[in-house]
Amino acid sequence: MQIADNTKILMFYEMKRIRMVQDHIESHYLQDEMKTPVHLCIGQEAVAVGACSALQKTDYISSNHRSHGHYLAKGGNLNNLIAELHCKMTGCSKGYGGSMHIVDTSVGHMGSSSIVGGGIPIGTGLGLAISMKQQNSVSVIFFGDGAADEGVLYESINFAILKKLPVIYILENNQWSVCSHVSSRQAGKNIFHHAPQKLLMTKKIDGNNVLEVYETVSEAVNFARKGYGPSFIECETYRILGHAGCASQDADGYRDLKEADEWKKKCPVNTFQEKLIQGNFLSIEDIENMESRIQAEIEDAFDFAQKSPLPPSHEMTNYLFK
Ligand SMILES: Cc1ncc(C[n+]2csc(CCOP(=O)(O)OP(=O)(O)O)c2C)c(N)n1
Repeated sequence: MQIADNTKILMFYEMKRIRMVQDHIESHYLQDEMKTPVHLCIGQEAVAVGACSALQKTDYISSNHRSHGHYLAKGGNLNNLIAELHCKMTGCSKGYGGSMHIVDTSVGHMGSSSIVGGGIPIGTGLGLAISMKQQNSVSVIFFGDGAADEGVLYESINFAILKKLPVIYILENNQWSVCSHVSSRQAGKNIFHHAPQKLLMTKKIDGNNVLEVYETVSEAVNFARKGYGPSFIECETYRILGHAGCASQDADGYRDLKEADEWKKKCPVNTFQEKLIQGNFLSIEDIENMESRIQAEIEDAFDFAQKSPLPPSHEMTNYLFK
């Protein structure tokens, strides 16, 4: 697949932006102004950006507790994301959701769920709605290897195959579910073998290679738009930091830190940056300019969040299903 130079540069910019936003959250987290647990996606940027770059605004995504990257890659507003982490009224979930319950239907981000596996039936239901309304959209679901342990995945995939739904199941295999390694939970090395391969399009790919993610998801999107049904893509990647919070709160002792060091060498942002410099797509100066632009945007977003009001208590039940 031929990928235009400006698409590559744009994808790099998005990845860099997500990384810098995560780094900023990480380094400010202990100030306790962000009143929410955070699950950072440092090391997993290529999955979010590669997949969302293959989508239109009218396509849907649903996601999980580790959702900052998915939200930004789908076109979510940075000010609204950071305000949500501060539980302010200007947040994308009006300050009621926090980091794990991000939603912005205006860009097709249909919500993230803190229930592991919770987004899977929601995204499958979105596929059913698309199909019943005869729309041309697709529904992409991001979930982790821990969620792949949940029975709801197999029920959902079965239903999507049966109804030929335009759903793309994107498994971010970052190797760990809190402190359980995938090998202690899964029989065999390939979770993707659990998907019935004769019945749906399945791929296992390098989730740290944004171009590979983009190409594979583009293929799955074409497949779905033609009415051929769902697909299942396992992206191998790694969660560089701990499960939740910031680096100094990481519980150690459950994983060999050499493992994280090895994956840091395969950092999706740095490896892509090197490729773009070597291919003369970008210069060091271009990258520095990008970084200062992003840094200014991040500082504005934190300022916006800090100055925003908290939700008033009389509105506490406004957004509940009654
Ligand atoms: C149904 C359910 N079981 C357990 C939990 C506690 N929990 C929160 S995140 C998590 C790990 C999820 O792992 P994975 O799906 O691989 O995503 P990752 O955190 O690795 O991105 C668990 C077990 C939960 N929130 N919901």
